[in-house]
Amino acid sequence: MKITRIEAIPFAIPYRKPLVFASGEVRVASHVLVRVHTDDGVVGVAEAPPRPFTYGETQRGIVAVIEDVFAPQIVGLTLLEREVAGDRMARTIGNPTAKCAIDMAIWDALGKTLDVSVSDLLGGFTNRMKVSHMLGFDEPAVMVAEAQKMRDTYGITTFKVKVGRRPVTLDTAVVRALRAHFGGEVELYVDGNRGWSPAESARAMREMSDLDLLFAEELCPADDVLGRRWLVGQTPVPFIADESVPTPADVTREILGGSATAINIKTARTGFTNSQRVHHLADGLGIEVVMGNQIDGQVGSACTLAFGCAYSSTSHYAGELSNFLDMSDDLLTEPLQIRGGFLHRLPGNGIGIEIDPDKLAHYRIDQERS
Ligand code: MUC
Ligand code: MG
Repeated sequence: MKITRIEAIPFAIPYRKPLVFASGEVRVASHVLVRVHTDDGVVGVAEAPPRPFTYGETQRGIVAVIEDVFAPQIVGLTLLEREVAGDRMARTIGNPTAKCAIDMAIWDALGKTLDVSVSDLLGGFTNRMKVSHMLGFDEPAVMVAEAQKMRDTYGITTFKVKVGRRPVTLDTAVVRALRAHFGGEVELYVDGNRGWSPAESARAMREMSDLDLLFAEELCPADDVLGRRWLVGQTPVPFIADESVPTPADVTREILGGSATAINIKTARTGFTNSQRVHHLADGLGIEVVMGNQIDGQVGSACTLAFGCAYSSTSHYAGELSNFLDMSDDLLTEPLQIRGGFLHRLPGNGIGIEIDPDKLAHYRIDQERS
């Protein structure tokens, strides 16, 4: 069970349909595949999707910090010393996505070593999650058509609508068009990625007050705690903290301070270990959680699925498990299949995924292609 090597492999897979939102856009999945090797020949895998506009991490930075800073501190530990690995990585501030890919790859290797699924190791609550799909910026008719396609093809009936453009009516018109088209047959919520001011957010929420929103997420700047508290105080739907809660300590501050009333758990940002802490904290505080997506590929989505299936509260609402549908390809031998609006837990040990060596050879950008 001893960790002998950690690899950080940069790869790039183009998007078929780019995702555009208030704080950035994604056209190519320039991610890092992390592999943790043990002396038993077991290999744990996970994916780090850098979001430079949110956390300041880049693909090259993630490779460098793993190779130069984290791997040397973790090689030699056993798979059971996850808290030691986390403690050592926590000495370095930031770099959430790099740390979390290592954390999840260690859990994957542990599950494979013990012949059990990570989802069972964590909590083993359910075998499936309902899927929510994110709709990036576009014209109302295009976004309605996209939602209809997702519903027809995959049975998805929950949509997170990206908002945060100016004037706010650009976005409220989209949500109105979706509600008019689908009536009560779909669940809708909005995510501003910090694009609006608190006052703009309040105005937009008033304009959408008849549209039966499930949640509102991170509508205004993450560091404007007082503005957000003012907004949350007048928002009748649960207000999800996302970018404002990168750590469990941030969750405590935001919830107790009244500037959020629900939490987005992203395994890309808090791994399995700190996502457990956020989950337990949310349970104790009596607030709801949604399993989010850091625009992960299929490897990252499988991690979200494994964690989401582990607990009651994380599988209660639809999880954001479908961003990979917009990618032109991926790395798994068995692609994830969304059917009837659900993703079922993967049958294998660990996270339950296998990396296709030919696909990795094709998409990795650190080696000459033969
Ligand atoms: C989301 O929920 O905000 C966009 C940026 C990011 O880090 O995650 C996505 C989705
Ligand atoms: Mg968000």
